[in-house]
Amino acid sequence: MELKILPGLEGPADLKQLSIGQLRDLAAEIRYAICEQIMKTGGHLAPNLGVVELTVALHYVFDFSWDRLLFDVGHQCYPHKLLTGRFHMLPKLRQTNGMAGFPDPRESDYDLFSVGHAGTAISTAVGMARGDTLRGEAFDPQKNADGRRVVALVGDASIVNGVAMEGMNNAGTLDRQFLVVFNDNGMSIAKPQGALAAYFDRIRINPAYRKVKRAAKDVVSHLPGGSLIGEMYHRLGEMAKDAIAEDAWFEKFGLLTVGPIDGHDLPTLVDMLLEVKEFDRPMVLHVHTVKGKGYEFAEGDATTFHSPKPFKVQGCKVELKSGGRSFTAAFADALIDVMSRDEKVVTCTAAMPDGTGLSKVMPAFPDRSWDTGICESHAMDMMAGLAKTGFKPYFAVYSTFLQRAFDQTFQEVALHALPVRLCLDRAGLVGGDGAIHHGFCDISILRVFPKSVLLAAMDEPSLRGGLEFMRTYEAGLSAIRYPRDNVSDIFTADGEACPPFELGKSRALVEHEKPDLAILGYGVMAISAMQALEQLGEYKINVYDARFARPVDLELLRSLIERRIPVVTIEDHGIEGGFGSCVIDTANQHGLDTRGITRLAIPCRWIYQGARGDQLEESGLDPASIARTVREVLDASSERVPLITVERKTPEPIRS
Ligand SMILES: Cc1ncc(C[n+]2csc(CCOP(=O)(O)OP(=O)(O)O)c2C)c(N)n1
Repeated sequence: MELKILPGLEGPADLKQLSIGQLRDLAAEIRYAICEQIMKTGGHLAPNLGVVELTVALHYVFDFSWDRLLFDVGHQCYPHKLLTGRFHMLPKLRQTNGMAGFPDPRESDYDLFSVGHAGTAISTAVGMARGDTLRGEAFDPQKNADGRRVVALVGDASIVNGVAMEGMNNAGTLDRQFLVVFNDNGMSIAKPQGALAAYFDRIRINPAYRKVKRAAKDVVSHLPGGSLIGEMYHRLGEMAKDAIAEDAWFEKFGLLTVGPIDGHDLPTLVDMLLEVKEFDRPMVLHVHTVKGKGYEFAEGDATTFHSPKPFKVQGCKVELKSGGRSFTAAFADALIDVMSRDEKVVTCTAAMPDGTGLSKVMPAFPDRSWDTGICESHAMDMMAGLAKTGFKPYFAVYSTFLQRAFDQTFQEVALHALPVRLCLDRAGLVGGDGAIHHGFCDISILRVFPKSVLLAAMDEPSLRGGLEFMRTYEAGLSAIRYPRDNVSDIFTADGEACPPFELGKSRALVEHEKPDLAILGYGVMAISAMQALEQLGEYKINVYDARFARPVDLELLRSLIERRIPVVTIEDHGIEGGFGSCVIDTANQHGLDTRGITRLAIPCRWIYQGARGDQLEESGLDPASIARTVREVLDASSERVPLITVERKTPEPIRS
């Protein structure tokens, strides 16, 4: 397809010069450009294809250089980026120094928040609406017709997230224009879960709804400039009331609801948005879209094409780039094994059955596994409840989304020493999703809880060993982390057995009696340390798979420090409060000299999108950088004064 409009489009102002026919052509070009790009680099496909017309219409009607547009999750922002002067960045989608896959204010003033977690758009929009009102800049049809309007775009799976509901509850109290565009495509990544999802399904197939949809179209085409909302309510009579009564859920929040309208019908969208734009109270425009619209593979399988890896189309078949055995796949098989051996084990995911591997586990144990929808806080509490009734819950969650359930982890789980098991996928640097999705702080946030036990898996056997250890650990919370990566086979290729996990004990991978230095690798970083060793042949270096960040292997640590052996800790986690900090704190608590400990970790600054390998390099965590640091430590320690063991004395009582 030849792109005729998109490449020359400098911004939304140009869009406003186009006819409706040209807008349709533009929508087709956007779809084509997105498909072509995602085939090469991967990225969010189906969510973006579903909102092409909706985004075109929003930019056509509003002026988001002044008005506010907030995306929920933000994975559906590609058309918005293309319409706001970033077509030239598309070839570097999700790459280092390229275009982020989520809204990013560093790229454009049109992106208000850097987001990637669900549920936030309505609340941040309420805040901006209140701020604009306080500044006297808010739109008001009588007093400030040129004022700023606020629009939040939210999907049907995200709107049931607790934060979104809290936002709506508050939005309903606003005394000003406030528009929630409800993008209802009947899908999350997988099928959306919960009673509200069933309700949305019901109204989508309600005949009254369909009649209203047709009638709304009719009203729009016959009454340009008329009050469409008024018509929806007054002219359509009983039929409208029926449908609106069924669709009245939002109204309970104080949000007037219009629609549902067809989210791919540009004239209807434009007319309806022109109408709701002038409305001066909080409201919802219910828009029905098709996820993956316009690309048959994505329409047919919106889950696989939610965010595919690069792929090729061969005739009528799609070939997704295959990528070896992932930790996620290894986890699914390991959990199936644990669940088949212990009928007390139960599991859940918060809307990520495919991402966490539970889609393989759930059919095998339908009574002991749940998808709760996008609600990590609820899922954590549900796990607490299950633990309280004597079950052994394993919550499979991305490290980054665990952050959404911090307080529940504290109060409902840790405070009661409930043995909830957290299986933290995507722990560490995640690649193309960038800063909004790195699992950089799970150790920091979990280590504060008494009795919490923190583990990491370095390969598939150790993931199995860790899950089995957790099955029997009943004294409190436990968490195992593993990355968005493939499992290494360097310790499995020759059939080497993985010794069972023992609380607070590391595993020696390479051990010399009198080493020059010791590396404590946490999780997959133990494998990277092994790879670094290949460049350090002239030294005797011990490498340990640390296994536990909490409790740290004190016996090993003491032995290394007392023998004055420099220690380098390596982790794919933020340096503040991570594994290395646990090691230093443990040493300090036991009066051991910490000066010989060097920490290698993700630095305390944001690492943006790019390949995971590049991000590890940027953080100094690739094998070459590890080898370099080890050399530097060895050079420095040969010049350093001998390490001393500090005797910790009880302080003298203060005498007055
Ligand atoms: C807190 C949180 N949990 C999980 C996710 C992972 N996730 C990304 S998109 C998505 C589905 C969103 O569905 P919906 O809002 O309906 O938008 P759609 O993709 O259907 O357009 C999920 C679960 C997330 N982004 N944030």
